[in-house]
Amino acid sequence: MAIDATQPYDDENIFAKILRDEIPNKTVYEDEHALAFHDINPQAPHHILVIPKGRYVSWDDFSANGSDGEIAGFVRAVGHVAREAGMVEPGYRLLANIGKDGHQEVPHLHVHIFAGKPLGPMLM
Ligand code: DGP
Repeated sequence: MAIDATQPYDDENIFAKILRDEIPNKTVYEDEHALAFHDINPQAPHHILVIPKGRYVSWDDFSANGSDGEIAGFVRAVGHVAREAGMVEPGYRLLANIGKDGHQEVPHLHVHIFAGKPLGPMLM
């Protein structure tokens, strides 16, 4: 079910539990700002999620309330993950779903990285 992106942060959301190591995940990268792991339900041959370590519901919350250091660290982590996975050539796609119409299901900001095949003009 899609969430309201303006809701308060819920510490019991699934990605908060992953950050606390209460739920297993297939981690591909971790630093002080971000954790990257394989999506449980991949929509492309390579489907990685990157999440900030801070308590941010959505891209809207993060872009408004994240510190410059958190935002820079997170953006760099996303790029690093894609480069390290060899995705820059032939290419990849980033996606962040926000709120109900964006069909965001997990109320902790996550950026999807899709790669591994030609993705077409849109991934809907
Ligand atoms: P979104 O619709 O943007 O909120 O995407 C949520 C994504 O999170 C979806 O592609 C499936 C993934 N997901 C949900 N629960 C888990 C989980 O427990 N582990 C992992 N690795 N991914 C999950």
